[in-house]
Amino acid sequence: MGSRSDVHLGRGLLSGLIHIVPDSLVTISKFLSLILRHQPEKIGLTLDAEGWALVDELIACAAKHGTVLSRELLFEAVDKNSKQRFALDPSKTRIRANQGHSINVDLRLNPLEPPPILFHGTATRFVDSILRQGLRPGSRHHVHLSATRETAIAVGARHGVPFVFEVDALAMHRDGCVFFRSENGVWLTTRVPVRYLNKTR
Ligand code: HQG
Repeated sequence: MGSRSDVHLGRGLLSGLIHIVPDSLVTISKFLSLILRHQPEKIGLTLDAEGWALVDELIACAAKHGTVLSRELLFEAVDKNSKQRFALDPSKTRIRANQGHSINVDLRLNPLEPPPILFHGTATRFVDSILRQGLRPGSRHHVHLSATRETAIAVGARHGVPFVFEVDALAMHRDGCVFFRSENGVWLTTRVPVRYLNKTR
């Protein structure tokens, strides 16, 4: 097995042609996001109803499809992930993504009272559509909301020039809308109708 520094960053993931040890925790995070949120079948992996995969199975399936991950590297990628995107169970035998799924999993999050105001970061080019339709989850299960404006700006900047909506979470909650908070602090709700949105910039 090569060391982490002598392989090419990001190449070979899922290629199935050569075995590559990902040399960056970011590369591993992207790989895990793809497999644990969207396409486990890409490496022949099965998740349970709550989104968990067996660590040993993940490592074996990844290796079969060209991505060599040791347990140590995997655990380091989970531990050091900037957004704490992944969780291990206490026995460290299972792993899952904390949020962001497009595949059908039930994370068994408990409904929670949100703070009065939450934020949604998007890009300026989506603003008109959002003002017509409200916030929709798109390919994901939920609309993702941030606890702070700063986080929302960073989320929006992934899509282009950032734009932040304030969400009247207090009123939504009062009106019966259900909120969850993922393990890593992202607020989730099914949709946000236009009447709860305020343009902030
Ligand atoms: C937009 C990252 C037009 C929405 C982040 C967003 C987050 C609409 C885009 C997590 C719309 C969907 C999720 C409407 C919503 N018309 N556009 N009616 N309603 N949109 O990536 O919230 O790094 O699926 O504003 O930190 O950007 O992956 O959602 O711009 O927590 O861990 O449609 O992804 O986390 O984009 O990001 P996304 P998001 P990770």
